[in-house]
Amino acid sequence: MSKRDKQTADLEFVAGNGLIHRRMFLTQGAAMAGSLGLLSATPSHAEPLEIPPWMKAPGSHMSAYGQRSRYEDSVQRVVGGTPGVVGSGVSFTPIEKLHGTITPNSLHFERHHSGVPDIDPDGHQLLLHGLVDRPLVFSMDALMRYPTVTRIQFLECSGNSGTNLGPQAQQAPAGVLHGLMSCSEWTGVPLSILLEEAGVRRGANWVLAEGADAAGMSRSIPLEKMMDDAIIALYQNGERLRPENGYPMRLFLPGYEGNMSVKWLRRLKVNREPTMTRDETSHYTDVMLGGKALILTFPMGVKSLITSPSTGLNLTEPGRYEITGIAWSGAGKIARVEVSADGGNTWAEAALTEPVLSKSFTRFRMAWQWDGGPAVLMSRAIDESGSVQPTREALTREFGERRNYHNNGIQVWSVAARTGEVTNVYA
Ligand SMILES: Nc1nc2c(c(=O)[nH]1)N[C@H]1C(S)=C(S)[C@@H](COP(=O)(O)O)O[C@H]1N2
Ligand SMILES: [Mo]
Repeated sequence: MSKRDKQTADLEFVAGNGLIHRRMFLTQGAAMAGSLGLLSATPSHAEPLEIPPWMKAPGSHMSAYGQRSRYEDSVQRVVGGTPGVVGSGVSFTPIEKLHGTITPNSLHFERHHSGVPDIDPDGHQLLLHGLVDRPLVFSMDALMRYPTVTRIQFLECSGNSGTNLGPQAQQAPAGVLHGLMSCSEWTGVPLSILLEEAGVRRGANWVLAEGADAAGMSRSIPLEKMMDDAIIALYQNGERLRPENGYPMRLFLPGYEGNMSVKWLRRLKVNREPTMTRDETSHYTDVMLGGKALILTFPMGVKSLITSPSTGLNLTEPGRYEITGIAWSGAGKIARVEVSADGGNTWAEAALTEPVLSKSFTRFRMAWQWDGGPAVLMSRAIDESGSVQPTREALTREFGERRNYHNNGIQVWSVAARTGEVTNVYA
């Protein structure tokens, strides 16, 4: 038996078509991954390396604001517009080119209904009024003096993965199919503090939030959510929000559909009822079977996605690979992620990268022996509330074909025999 065959014989296969037990990542970790042949360094005879040009003279000077390496310039958001609507469109986070769980600010997805306003923080104010004892106006300086909380949480547009609701599976990078989502460390002032200061009156149940963009985008938020974990976000991954993500302040509602996290926040009005704004009636509602519409659907469902392999990240040769991706849920923590390499006939539990946080991205990993044959890769997330990520077919049966939002269906990647080409398929 060759060394390689011996190693294959030692692998602990746990599900069909080559999935290997996650113990490989959990116990001896990297050392074991090495011995299993997941690593692919070139054998060396220990000859000295050549001196490269960049070691022969000092490098460039310090810089006041950092840039990534020019060799990474191809990692970009993919920008798309809405034809005929000035300032409206999206840009997608290239999730298949990122790792870990934090989205760099420059690559955070964007969704604007009327462009990015250029707001001078000294000219910006936030009004809190409606069913309160004391209406309040906050200048930027005033708001900055309140206590803050910091949490790592995802933001996902409810239109994310909408392409996969269409009749035919489209071929596009994972980021274009599913990149209307990102995860950041958000720091901001809890809404509960401001609402308590204003004194919410009896009978109040909802809060209208309005943005300072030309769209004046506005949504109604249950008072309960505002008193629970809603914040006015001021910082994103340690620095002040980017203009495209709501500078100088945005509402941030952990786990809720992205649209409700109103950017460039200027007004909060405490109400008895939801306002039924344009953005919550004509948009962000789903036409169901039988023609009724589902509206005011807030938490994002439990979801996961294999980011590698995925469209464009083809396999090169038979051998061992790491299948990796992200899982998240608007209901809390991810409890488990399962992976299948045989189109859902058999499943194995993936390793989760710590820390596993509530309403945040969780990275999962699975070791896989690809034998060069056809494979159908899927991931399925289960959250701490016990919710299981559904298949696309189950969602279609439940909600019909006319939905535009809230697609948390399982993504299926087909790996072609021999060529290793990865395509998006509906199983
Ligand atoms: N004022 C305002 N807030 C807004 C929007 C907008 O166009 N205007 N877009 C919403 C939508 S649909 C989403 S998904 C998120 C996107 O946030 P991001 O651009 O920071 O990723 O912001 C929401 N808040
Ligand atoms: Mo959105």
